Amino acid sequence: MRDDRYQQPDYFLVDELLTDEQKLIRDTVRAWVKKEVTPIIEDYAQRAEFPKQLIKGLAELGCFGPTIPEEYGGAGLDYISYGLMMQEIERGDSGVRSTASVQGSLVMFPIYAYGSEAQRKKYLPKLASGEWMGCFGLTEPDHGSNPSGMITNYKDAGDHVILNGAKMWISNAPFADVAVVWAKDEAGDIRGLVVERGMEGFTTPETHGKWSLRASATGELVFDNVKVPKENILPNVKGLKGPLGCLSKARYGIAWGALGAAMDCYDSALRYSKERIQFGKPIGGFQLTQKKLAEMITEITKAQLLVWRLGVLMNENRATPEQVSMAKRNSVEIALNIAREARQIHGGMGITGEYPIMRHMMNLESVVTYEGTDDIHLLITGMDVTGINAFK
Ligand code: TGC
Ligand code: FAD
Repeated sequence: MRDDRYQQPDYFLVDELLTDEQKLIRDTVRAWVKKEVTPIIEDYAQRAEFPKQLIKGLAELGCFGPTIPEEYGGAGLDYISYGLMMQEIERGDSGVRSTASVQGSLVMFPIYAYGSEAQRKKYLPKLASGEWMGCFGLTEPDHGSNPSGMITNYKDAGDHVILNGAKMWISNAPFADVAVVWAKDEAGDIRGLVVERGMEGFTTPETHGKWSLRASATGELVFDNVKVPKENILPNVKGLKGPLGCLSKARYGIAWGALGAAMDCYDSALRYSKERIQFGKPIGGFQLTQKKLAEMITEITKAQLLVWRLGVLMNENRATPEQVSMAKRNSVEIALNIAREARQIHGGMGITGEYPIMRHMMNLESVVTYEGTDDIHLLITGMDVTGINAFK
């Protein structure tokens, strides 16, 4: 079992920008991660298994739907609290944060924002408590970065619709009770449907052999003439802006989450550099090691300030999707670079499960791809500053 001596870096005293409530939420999630995640996560990642026993704790901490109003079972918190929760969970493991992101931002959010009152009442309390788990089906085998080309579709059949198609790379799919699925109607408009486990023709085969996000369960969603009641269609959104609106919430959480992974790598590398002796002195005493550590803490500090400011804008409902894209891309890029440098500082020990570095590094290879790849987010920023759309 790994000894978790994590201490969060805070070079620019960002703590002073947080309210007492936000700090309490962060510290509570951090203590839970130290007690419940750190001791088991390496083993689950090695075995490529999702630690289902964490669901109850995540729900009790309010990590499922942190910004969803309390009347629907959510935690009714502000966006900085939500971000801090994701930072702490991903400090433990990106796969565990994935489960929380999907449940809150990609399943509960669309039901809350686009669903009917009956749908909100039916699904949200059970999803908030973890009694039901959800997944989000947008990506298809032939449509990843370009979801508007999706071929999953449904046809009207009276009081229900008939759904056909397939989604792949879906987090939580193998154990999800409900799936928010994006499909085209007969007019070719993208609509959201809540598909429930047990509906005939709906299967969720697991994806095996991942080198990344091994403690998260990933799978496919296969729809073979699935009869979905019309009351399961989300009534209040049409078009790609539906799923992209959910992605804005989840990408925001990832911007904080990836920073948590970066902080963990830095913290571990700093401690190791002071304890590991070579050539008669700590390796932290060598200029090349200090350069690595100095660059890491500089990037972490810049990213901390960026996500905090983004959180303020989110709370004021002034953040743009393009600002969210910049923060998601930046946090994941710096986290990956920091993980790679931290691995070097740990020498051979860096490839073992005794330290969290290699697991974070491998996890981040998924985080840089899902919810919009690094390239896609660069092009979103490029489009925003030039006014020219590189996708069309
Ligand atoms: P485009 O024409 O630009 O936009 C279509 C409509 O959507 C609106 N919109 C947004 N609305 C809200 N939030 C956003 N972030 C939005 N971005 C765009 C836009 O205004 C427009 O609205 P309207 O009213 O005019 O119809 O669409 P496009 O087809 O050109 O695509 C643009 C592009 C490439 C940026 C988009 O397709 C994209 O972001 N692609 C990346 C795909 C992606 O991120 N997939 C993620 C799948 S889910 C996942 O990975 C979960 S991992 C979970 C985990 O384990 O944590
Ligand atoms: P592609 O779109 O085929 O991209 C391949 C490469 O081409 C990338 O480098 C990309 O940047 C580049 N590229 C594509 N278009 C352009 C362009 N216009 N300009 C320049 N470069 C370009 N999806 C869900 O719907 N739900 C989930 O829960 C979910 N969970 C996931 C979990 C994991 C572990 C992973 C790995 C993925 C998950 N995804 C999920 C899918 C994820 O969102 C997609 O993998 C991602 O959007 C990229 O799609 P793709 O893999 O098809 O790559």
